[in-house]
Amino acid sequence: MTVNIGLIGTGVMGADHARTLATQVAGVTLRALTDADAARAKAVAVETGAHSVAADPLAVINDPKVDAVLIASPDHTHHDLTLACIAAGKPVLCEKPLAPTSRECLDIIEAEVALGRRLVQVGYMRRFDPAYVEMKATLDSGKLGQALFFHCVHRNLSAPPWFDSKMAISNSAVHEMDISRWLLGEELTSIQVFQPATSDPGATVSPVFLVMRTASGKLVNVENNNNGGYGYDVKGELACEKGAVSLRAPINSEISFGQVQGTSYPADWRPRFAAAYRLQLQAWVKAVEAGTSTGASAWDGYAASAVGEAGLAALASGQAAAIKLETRPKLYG
Ligand code: ISE
Repeated sequence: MTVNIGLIGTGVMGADHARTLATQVAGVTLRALTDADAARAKAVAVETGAHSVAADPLAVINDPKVDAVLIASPDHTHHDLTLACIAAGKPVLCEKPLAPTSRECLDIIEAEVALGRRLVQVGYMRRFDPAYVEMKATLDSGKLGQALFFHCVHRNLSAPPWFDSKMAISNSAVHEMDISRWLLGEELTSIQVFQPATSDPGATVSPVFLVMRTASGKLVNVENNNNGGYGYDVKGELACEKGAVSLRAPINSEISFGQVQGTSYPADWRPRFAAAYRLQLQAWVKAVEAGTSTGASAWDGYAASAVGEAGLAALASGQAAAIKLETRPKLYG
């Protein structure tokens, strides 16, 4: 059996997903893809052997040959396209964030609840990253005792031209909002956002420092800098009452050159999270085949976006903002 995938969006992430599906995921056929830039879609189709290039996203979603849809188009398109997938009764893996606002995420939850089954998975791929998976297993084993602090660093080499300080929260730090909920197994209830003094106070993208509290009182802090200047770098240390556990980025080689010994940083997130993206896609395809669901749900997508929204309010006010979630529907356990 093969799962026929329709892909919407062939930019950096969409093209990466297409390559991973074509070369590293079993039981899958890239049936159709589309992009606002038709030439870009055609080039990715040729490279990955996708069967056809569709004129627009709805043609992909409603193509009877497409079993499941992968959405990797810009954030503001996620809401309408995910709803269209639910209306067509097709499983969908939507890139993060599920939608930029919590209201839009709630529309998606309402549609899924009305349908009575989960079709939506959100691309919070860190849940499949071997380093985070090991960190969670260590915490859950109980040997380190109760978790106290989760310290996170998230630096990108340089922000794309269309990025701004709000996206540092709603598009970038949402990863830590999702992964800390997943790791600690509880909701985040408040957030405060600080910004350090920099040499360029008028910059469109400034670094942010988030301090979040969980329902039981654990603390999560995140340094997020989209113009980190040296490479893609994600760090995390979970400090518990009897010990601590840190993430290690995959390292395959070490260079000795010019009297220096060291490893290099990737230019973006794809190499750091290559295994996570592959494992996420494989798990999604298996779930589609089995008619089940896996990974981050629409509820998780909603919760992360709601934390992001509270983060934007906290950034604007300079005060801590409370995070209030709606009642979790039974569908999400
Ligand atoms: C990007 O959209 C991602 O998802 C990356 O993982 C993250 O590091 C980056 O900051 C985001 O803009």
